[in-house]
Amino acid sequence: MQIVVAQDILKANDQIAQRNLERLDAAGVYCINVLGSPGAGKTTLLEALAPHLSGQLRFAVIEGDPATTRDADRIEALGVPNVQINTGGGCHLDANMVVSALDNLKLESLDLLFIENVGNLICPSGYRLGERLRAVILSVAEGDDKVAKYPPMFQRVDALVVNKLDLLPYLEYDLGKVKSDVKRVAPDVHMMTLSAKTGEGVANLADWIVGKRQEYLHVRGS
Ligand SMILES: Nc1nc2c(ncn2[C@@H]2O[C@H](COP(=O)(O)OP(=O)(O)OP(=O)(O)O)[C@@H](O)[C@H]2O)c(=O)[nH]1
Ligand SMILES: [Mg+2]
Repeated sequence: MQIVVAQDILKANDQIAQRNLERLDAAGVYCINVLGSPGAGKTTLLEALAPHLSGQLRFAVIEGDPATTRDADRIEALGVPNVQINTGGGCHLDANMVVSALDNLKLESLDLLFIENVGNLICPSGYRLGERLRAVILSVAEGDDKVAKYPPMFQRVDALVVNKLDLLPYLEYDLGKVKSDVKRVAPDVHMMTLSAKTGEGVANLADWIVGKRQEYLHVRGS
């Protein structure tokens, strides 16, 4: 019985997510759902990407957190349009929360929208929000066993960004093991490594995002 209820909730969420996606498509906005553990570096990465993207694409950020406006304040400081969603302690965003956030953005003046999800490697992965692309940020500080231990997250994303490469010399972290886990658990995921702190690899990610948006426009025929 409980499983049936859970399925109904997910089905209802998917329907709202589909409407969000159609709304974003109508405005030509490519949406990326940014997932990952608390502290993986999601906001830091958005801050690092901003200067690389700002000359090329008009973008905004929806920030999802259980409490506080701290991440939205960091995005605001960059002069980037943003909306904070507080989940009231909830461990993930859902499509309905995103509806009201979209109401607060001028979608026609955007090319790209990032949604930073609540930090969590399990709960957010089952909830679509209206995104075209899902990226999970995994920092080397979390240990090299996370892909093997939390497979659903990695199987439900398009991209895996391994962050905090600058910390590698101080940790026992086997990047080769992570790559082989990805190959086994989620072979279709596009994997990138970078340091949001030093900026190493961030330009490559920005170029990749710009390319993905171009593909999206091409497929839509605009
Ligand atoms: N050394 C190092 N620290 C980093 C890097 N990226 C982020 N950090 C640090 O990691 C901490 C958490 O970064 P955030 O960007 O706030 O992490 P987050 O994933 O947005 O966290 P939540 O929103 O709480 O889920 C901060 O102290 C950052 O300065 C990195 O590439 N290298
Ligand atoms: Mg954050």
